Amino acid sequence: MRKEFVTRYEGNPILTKADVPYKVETVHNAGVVKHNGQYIMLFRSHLDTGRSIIGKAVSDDGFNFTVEPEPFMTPAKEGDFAEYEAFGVEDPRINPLEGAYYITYSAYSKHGVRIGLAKTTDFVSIERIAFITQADYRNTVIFPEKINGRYVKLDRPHSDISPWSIWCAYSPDLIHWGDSKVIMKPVTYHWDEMKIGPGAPPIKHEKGWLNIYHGVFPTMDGSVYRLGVCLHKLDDPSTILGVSDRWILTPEDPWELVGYVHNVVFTCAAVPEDDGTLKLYWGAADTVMCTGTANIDELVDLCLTESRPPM
Ligand code: BMA
Repeated sequence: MRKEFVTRYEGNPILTKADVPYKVETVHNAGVVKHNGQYIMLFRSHLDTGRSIIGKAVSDDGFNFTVEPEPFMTPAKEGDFAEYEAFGVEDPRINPLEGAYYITYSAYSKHGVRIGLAKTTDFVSIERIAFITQADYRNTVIFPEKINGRYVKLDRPHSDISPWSIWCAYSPDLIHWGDSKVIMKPVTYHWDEMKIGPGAPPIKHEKGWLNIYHGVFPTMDGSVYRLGVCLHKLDDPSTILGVSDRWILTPEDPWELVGYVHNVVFTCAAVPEDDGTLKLYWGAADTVMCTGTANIDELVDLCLTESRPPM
């Protein structure tokens, strides 16, 4: 049996609050893409109010990032966006689509948590488009192309009788979503038995869409956040071809085991490279950012050969 699927970068953590030129308490749960030959990272930071904002960092190699002097996205100050972002913006995913980047982020307010959609083409200006869920949703990712003429997203609504599961939904215009259905649930006495949620935007592979997701296991010492993989059918992403029985990343390094929230590895980003590897980015203990590399074929095969049922 193979031991590790993700090779941690020896320079982890790659970004901490000491690298940020304005005052923040954490640097974690970042979206990352390659844009014009550079890696752009949008990371979440807690402020000392306990609420979150999003900063931007840039890198030539995907490992060494420089943070820009000002935050990239802070809660809106007027209109509907202000009403629903008052408690902060969190966990951005950067979804490349049709030559633009669509940022899906968690917006917190007294009304709960819902998903905001914003668009940028240059990572300088950003346009808020719409809220694309009601409350009690987090972790939305959008597939990088239309499938059968429609946009497709994965997200994670929560309700008491169907806790923290992954759902799939469709849209003609990225704003109005429907035809939703649940496609994957936590499995009892499995490492992800309490919660699951989409992580990085899906990566296209000849055998299917690779989805790197997070799973949570409750213990007497609090919850443990780990990462796993599943594979969605190319022409019908609501069909799951396989979910790996094994996790691919578990908290292990000191900064993953101890921090603002102990025992957390949480991803919003994986960047595919031309050599068949990907760079996986994860927030560690909700405090710092880390990265590592993995082989895409190996992750895809893991979904198909060592599977657990999706529900
Ligand atoms: C989840 C989210 C994540 C966070 C994780 C661990 O519910 O709040 O942003 O990384 O918990 O605290």
